[in-house]
Amino acid sequence: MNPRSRAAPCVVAALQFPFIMVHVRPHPSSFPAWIGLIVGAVGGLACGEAGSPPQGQPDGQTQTEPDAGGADDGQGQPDGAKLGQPAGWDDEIRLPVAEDMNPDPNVVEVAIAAQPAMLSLVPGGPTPVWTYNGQLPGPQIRARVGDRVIVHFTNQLPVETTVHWHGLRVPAAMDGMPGHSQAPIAPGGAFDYDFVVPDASTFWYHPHVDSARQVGNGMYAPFIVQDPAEPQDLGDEVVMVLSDLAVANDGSL
Ligand SMILES: [Cu+2]
Repeated sequence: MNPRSRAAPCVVAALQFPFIMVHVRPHPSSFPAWIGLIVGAVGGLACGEAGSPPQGQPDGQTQTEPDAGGADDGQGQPDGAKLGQPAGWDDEIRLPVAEDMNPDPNVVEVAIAAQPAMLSLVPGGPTPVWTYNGQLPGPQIRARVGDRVIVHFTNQLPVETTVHWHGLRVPAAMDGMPGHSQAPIAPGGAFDYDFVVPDASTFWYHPHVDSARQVGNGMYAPFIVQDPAEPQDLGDEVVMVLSDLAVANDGSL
């Protein structure tokens, strides 16, 4: 009954695609020269509410771990001196990175939980969403070409789910296709995804059970694989997840 409003910049399109994930490097010297990598994908929503971490997320926790994924995302460079971007330039927009729990530099080991959350997206009230780790978008997973990625996944949703690694060349058993490559993960269940990432690009991950509903409820996140051979002086980068979410004035979807 509530009039629908655009909850900029966080919006959902549960059943409305498209969904775009953008991974760009701002060129330090000429503004329009954003060297970008745009990956079009299907389905989803995004949140770009700079400086407003999801409710329940300690401020700063999700905004200050650019290198926690075990891969140098370019932000670990002395870019302030070399590239002209002042330190902290992306503090307000940097998406959280899943914490790499494995000290091996060639292994990225993270814990991802699918879980309901109430996030503050509009002034009128909280929005019930489904998330990865309580975040919207979910945490970035970052790796380098050739890394082994281990994801300890747990399902805290009231429904079955899986994780599909969109665009990544992974073994069939790791591809998250319920009924084909794996059994759906029941509520309260867990599954360890374990694969090597052979290609550099900007990918994303999302459920593959009742995808329109689950993605549309908030379950999507970037997965960045960098090529160590890539030139290191391309500039800083920012990962943006863009989508469209219709939130009512009272926060309901
Ligand atoms: Cu997909």
